[in-house]
Amino acid sequence: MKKSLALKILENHLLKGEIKTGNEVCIKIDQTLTQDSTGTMAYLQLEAMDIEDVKTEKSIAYIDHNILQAGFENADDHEFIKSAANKYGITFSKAGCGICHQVQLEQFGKPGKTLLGSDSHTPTGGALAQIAIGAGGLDVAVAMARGFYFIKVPKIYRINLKNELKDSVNAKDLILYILGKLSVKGGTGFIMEYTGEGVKSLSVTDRATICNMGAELGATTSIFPSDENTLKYLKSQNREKDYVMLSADDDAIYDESMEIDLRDIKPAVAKPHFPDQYEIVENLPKIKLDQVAIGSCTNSSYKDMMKVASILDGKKVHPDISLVISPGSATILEKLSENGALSKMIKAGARILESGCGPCIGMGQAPKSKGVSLRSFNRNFKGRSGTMDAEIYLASPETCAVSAIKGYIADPSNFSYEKNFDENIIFNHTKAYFIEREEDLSKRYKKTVKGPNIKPFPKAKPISNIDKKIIYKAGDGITTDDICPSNAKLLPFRSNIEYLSNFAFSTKISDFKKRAIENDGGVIVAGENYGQGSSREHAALIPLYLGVKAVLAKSFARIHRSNLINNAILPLEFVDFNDYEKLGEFDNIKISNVEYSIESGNFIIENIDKNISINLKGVFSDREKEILREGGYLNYAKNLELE
Ligand code: MIC
Ligand code: SF4
Repeated sequence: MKKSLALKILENHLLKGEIKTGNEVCIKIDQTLTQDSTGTMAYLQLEAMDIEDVKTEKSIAYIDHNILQAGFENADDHEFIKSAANKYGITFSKAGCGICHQVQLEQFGKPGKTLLGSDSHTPTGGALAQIAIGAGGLDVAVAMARGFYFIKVPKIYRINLKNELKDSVNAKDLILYILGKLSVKGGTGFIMEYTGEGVKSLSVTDRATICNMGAELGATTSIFPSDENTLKYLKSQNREKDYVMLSADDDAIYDESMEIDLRDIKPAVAKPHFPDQYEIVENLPKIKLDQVAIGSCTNSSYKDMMKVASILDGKKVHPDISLVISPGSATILEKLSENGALSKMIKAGARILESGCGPCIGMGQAPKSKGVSLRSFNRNFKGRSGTMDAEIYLASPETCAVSAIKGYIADPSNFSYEKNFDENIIFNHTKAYFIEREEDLSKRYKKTVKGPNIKPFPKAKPISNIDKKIIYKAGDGITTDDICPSNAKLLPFRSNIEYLSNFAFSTKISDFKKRAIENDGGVIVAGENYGQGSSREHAALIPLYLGVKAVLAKSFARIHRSNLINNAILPLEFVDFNDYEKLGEFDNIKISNVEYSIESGNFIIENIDKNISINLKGVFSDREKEILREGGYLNYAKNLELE
C-alpha cells in the first residue's frame, strides 16, 4: 500500500501492535521535552518510577512558562526540575533560552524522529518531518523512563496546498482559515499531513506555525515532508548532518483530504473566545485595540520578528496601545540585537519581553478590564489572558504590528514593508543557556531538590462502582483552562494540587471544590470536546484529588481523555446525545458493574432521582482497561514488559 509520511514514521518506530487505523500501538520515542508548568509533575512521576537514566536519545527540560518569579514558588519549581534533569540525564534549558517549541525546532528537531512533549503544542516539530505529539506529564515521564508511548493509530488527513501565499499573508492566516473550516474539533483523531507543490513555498518556520496550531484543531499531530527547505533550515542552524529527505509515497492513501489554493488566503483573525472563530480582516468593523502582543510558540520566529521590525521601522505605536514583543528564543533575540531590528522595535515604542511564553499563558500583561487585545498567539479562551472580561483576537504578527500602529485591527496588505527576509543566515545557538546532560553517573545528584512549593501528587485508586451526585453539569467546549485556570497568580502552584483545587472550574462556577467536598467527590457531566486545549495533567489531577470518579461527556479531547484514564477517572461518552438532557446537576447517579462494563465498553447509568437509565460507552484498549483496574498508569507502566 502507498503510504503517508506519518504512517511511515510510525511504522519505523513500532514496538508493539499493528499499524492500522484505530489500533492502539506502542511506539519508540526518540526525544522528549517538558516545560516547567507541566514538568514538575512529570518529574515527580519519573522519580516515582525509580530509574537511573532516561531511555531516550535526547530529553530536554525547558523553563519557559513560569519565569516571572513573583515569589519563591517558581524558583523552587525551576530548582527541582534542574535537579531532576541532572539526576536522570536530561539536558536543562534555563529560563531565558526561549520557548520550548521554538528552541526544540532550532536545536534538536530531526526529520523522521519521534518526539513526545508535555505540552499540547509539541506538534510544532512536525515542521521538521517529525512525529511530534503532545501528551500528559505522566505519559512523558513513562517515555523518559521506558522509551515508549502508546497511541491509537490516527486517521490521516491530507491537506494539499497549491500555489503560494500572497505577500502580506502569513502561515498563521492559513491555519486560521483551516480552523475556520474544520473547527476546534475537526482534527480529532487525525494526523494532518501537508502535501502538494504549495509546500515548497513555505519555510520551516511557516510550517511550524501551521503544525503548532494543529493542536487547536484537536489533531494528534501535523506533519510536513522534509525537503530542500528543511535542508536550508537545518544548515542555517548548523545542523546539516541531521537532514534526511522524507515524504509520502506518490499516490499515498489518505482517510480525508482537502485542497487549498494558497492564493485565496487573506489576512484573518480568530475572534473571541475560540481559535476557530475565523473572519478575514477586510470584513471586520473598526475594532479599537488596547493591547497588541507578538510572540508565543506560534509566531515568534526570526522571519516573523524581522517583518514586525520592518513594519515598526520609523513608526510609532499608537498612543492608546501597549505593544509587547517576545522573540521566541535567545538565539533569535541575539540576532535581532545584532542586526538592529531590536532597536527599530524599541524606537517605535514596543515593550520587549524575555524570550518565553509570557502573556500567552497569562504570565503578565493581562489586559485592562474589558480590554481588547490582538495577539499573534494560538489560544484566546475566555480568561486565559488573566482578565476575565477581556476580548482576545488572534492574528498574524504582520496584522498585529500594523494594527499596533493604527490603533485598530488593520489589514497588512495595504501597508508597505520588507517582506522577504533571508531566513537562512547562520544562527549561533546560545549554548550558554543550557546545562548539558551529565554523562558521568557518579557526578549526578543523588536526590532531587524540593523546596516548600513542591508537594506530592495525588495517587489514583483502582476503579470501582459509582454511587455519586453530578456535582457539575457543563456545556460544550470546556477547556483545560476552565478546569485548571492558569495565570500569573496560579501558575506558580503547578506543583501544589491542593491549592490549585480551590480554583477548579472558576471560569464557570465559583464553588466546585465546595460541591466536591460536601458530596465526597462526584461525577461531572459535559458536552462536546471536553478538555480541549492544554495538555495540563492538573485538569485530571485536581478532579482526582477532589474525588471525581467519572466524566460523562458527549466527546473528549484526546490528551485530556488519556490524562483521565492515566489517573483512573472514567471518561464515558453519551451514545445518544439527547440523553445529556436527562442528567441534571445534583442528580444522584449509579454506575454498577463497572468492572464488567470496562470490559464490554457499555455502561448503564441509573439516574436515581429521575428513575431512568441511560447508556454510555467507554471504549478502552486492553492497556487502558488494565490501567483503570490497577488504579492509574504509574503502577501499570512501572512493571510493564513489552514482550
Ligand atoms: C498552554 O498553552 O496552555 C500551555 C501552558 O503551554 C499548556 C501546558 C500547561 O498547561 O502547562 C499546553 O498547551 O499544554
Ligand atoms: Fe507557551 Fe503559549 Fe506556546 Fe503554551 S501556547 S507553549 S503557553 S507560548
